Amino acid sequence: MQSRLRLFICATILTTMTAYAQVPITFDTDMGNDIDDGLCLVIACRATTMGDADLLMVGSSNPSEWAVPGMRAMLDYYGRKEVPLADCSQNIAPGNDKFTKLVAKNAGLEPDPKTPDAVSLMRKILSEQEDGSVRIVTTGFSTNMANLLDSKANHNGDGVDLSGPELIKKKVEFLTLMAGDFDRPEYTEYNVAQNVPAFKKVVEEWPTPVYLSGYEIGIVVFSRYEQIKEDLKPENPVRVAYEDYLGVGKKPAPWDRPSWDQTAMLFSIYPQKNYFDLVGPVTIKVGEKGETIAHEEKEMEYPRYYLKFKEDLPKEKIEEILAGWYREP
Ligand SMILES: [Ca+2]
Repeated sequence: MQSRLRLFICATILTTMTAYAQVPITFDTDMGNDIDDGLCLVIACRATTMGDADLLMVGSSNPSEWAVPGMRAMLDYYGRKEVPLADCSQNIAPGNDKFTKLVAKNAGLEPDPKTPDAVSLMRKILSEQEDGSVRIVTTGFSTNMANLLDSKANHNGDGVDLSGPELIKKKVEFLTLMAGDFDRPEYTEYNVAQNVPAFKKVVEEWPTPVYLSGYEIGIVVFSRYEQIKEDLKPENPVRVAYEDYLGVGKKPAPWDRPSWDQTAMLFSIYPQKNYFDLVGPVTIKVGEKGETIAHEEKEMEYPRYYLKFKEDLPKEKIEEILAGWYREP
């Protein structure tokens, strides 16, 4: 075979494989409350640039009007101007805007009153995808997911003739939540605490498999400022946000931060890499205060699992893997 032809065939096979492997992802975050959401967005953007993921949209569960413009600045920096953003229609939970307002202002961005709400945009985007293909990663509060479950067919005249549960069942492969604490079930984890009824509804009613990355995972996996400083350019809005959030130069070091949200994203894009063990299927009983009590089951129609470190991939290894994702090309 002529080498040029062989090269063409190889390139075609590679392109086809890449296209096949590109995982459609929607990301829902409380950006502006903690910096781990920012580093999580970096992973989603970079996996999209590499052709492993296709970031379809980002929704905010943070009621701050600066969440969306802050995320716009980050997405634009990473070359993802095409990714649409949506905000939360419910003013529930804390609406911090420390670093989101800063990076939005730095990029000359302001809140846009025409921003769609997350449920409307999710319904539109899900309806356009192949059946059973979309992975949803949620690293904030469960507000938008609960409202999606509650949405009726033709929600606000959107022309999508499926209810929220029907649409999810048809289009979603699985949902991943950074939420709960499976080492200390009596503890109310932050994302759960901000909207307990929404979390309870999602865990009980979501009609696909659900994976949870609990507090106990991210708390021991650190993102290190020394590494961020080395790998992200000073003008990178995620680095600017990181330095602002951790008070770099204003508060004493160390300026490291746990990586709750990144573990959820890493698992969701690359479940086949087996970075974590899974416990389950489990039912999760959500207490009145937001306790998350898991019971192992033999069989479930829509199983729930929570992540656990593998013996041969301890927290230090996961930290190294995440650090590799932050490095700017
Ligand atoms: Ca978060």
